[in-house]
Amino acid sequence: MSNCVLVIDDSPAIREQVVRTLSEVGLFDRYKEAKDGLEGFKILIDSKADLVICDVDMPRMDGFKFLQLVESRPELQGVPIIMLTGMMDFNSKIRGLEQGASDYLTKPFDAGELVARVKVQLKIKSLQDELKKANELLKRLTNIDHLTNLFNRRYLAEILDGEFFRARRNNEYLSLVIVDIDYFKKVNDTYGHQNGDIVLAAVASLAQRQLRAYDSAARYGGEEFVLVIPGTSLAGGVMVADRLRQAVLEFAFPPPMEDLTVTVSAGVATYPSPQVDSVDSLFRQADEALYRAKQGGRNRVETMTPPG
Ligand code: GH3
Ligand code: MG
Ligand code: MG
Repeated sequence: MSNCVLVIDDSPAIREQVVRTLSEVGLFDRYKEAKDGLEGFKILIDSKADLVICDVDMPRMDGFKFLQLVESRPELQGVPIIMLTGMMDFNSKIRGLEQGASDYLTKPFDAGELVARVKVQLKIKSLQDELKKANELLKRLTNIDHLTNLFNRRYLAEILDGEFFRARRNNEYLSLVIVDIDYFKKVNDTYGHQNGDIVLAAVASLAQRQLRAYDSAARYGGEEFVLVIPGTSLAGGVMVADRLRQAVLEFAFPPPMEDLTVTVSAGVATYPSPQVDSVDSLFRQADEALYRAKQGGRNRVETMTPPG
């Protein structure tokens, strides 16, 4: 990946000196220059610099205003900024660090010190990037069921709380579908547990395919899945559930399960409705509907009981 540094200073001589010093050691592939904070900010937004070296005193927009602007943009957080200050200007140094600068360098600067400080900032940045990546991976691993790649039950609870809150605040529908594979025990008994796992992953993937960007699918238990469908009425929820039911029914499994036909039963409930005023009642209504789908012969979709 190419590395870019942005040098902001109203003095062309200083900019030239900084760029030359850094290019001599080959720390960056691209060098951008700006003569004040505003120009620098525009370049930073466009070219995503990996490090900024910024003067304090500049016409039009000084270094502190520049720091404030950068602070206000979430996508620019984490870009190290080294301030250039006058030799005796202690207040600027402290104020810069307090406003988000990573370090400062006193003018006239020593070439070796500039390079050393830049290297330290790049090292910190790369460690922070690694940490961020590791955290994202960890978050993914904590939220995902590894067999089906759907969200796990723990994360489903989080999603549901969030979506329910949003639905109530915005006065919008929230539909919930509970799906259970029919006679799944028999699949395991006939083809073995490993093939059972293949069926689970296939049904999960069919479930995922029915959903739009804001919908979520989770593995709730062994062979039970939950679909969370915001902004969708009961009729809409039934449509999604029935599409999934049909897709599972028609799915051709790989050998040795060529002759296997799998079906699912589903229960659908929707907020708001007289029976549903909480996550618990939404879940209970969907679960009772699923129970009726099983009682009614399986391979079918049932909805929550009509009021009255
Ligand atoms: P019903 O139509 O009433 O839902 O019958 P069923 O056989 O699907 O339901 P039951 O709850 O009796 O059995 C569920 C089976 O799912 C039993 C269990 O061994 C199996 N199971 C649960 N988790 C896994 C898993 O991760 N992999 C496999 N292969 N099987 C699983
Ligand atoms: Mg089952
Ligand atoms: Mg079950």
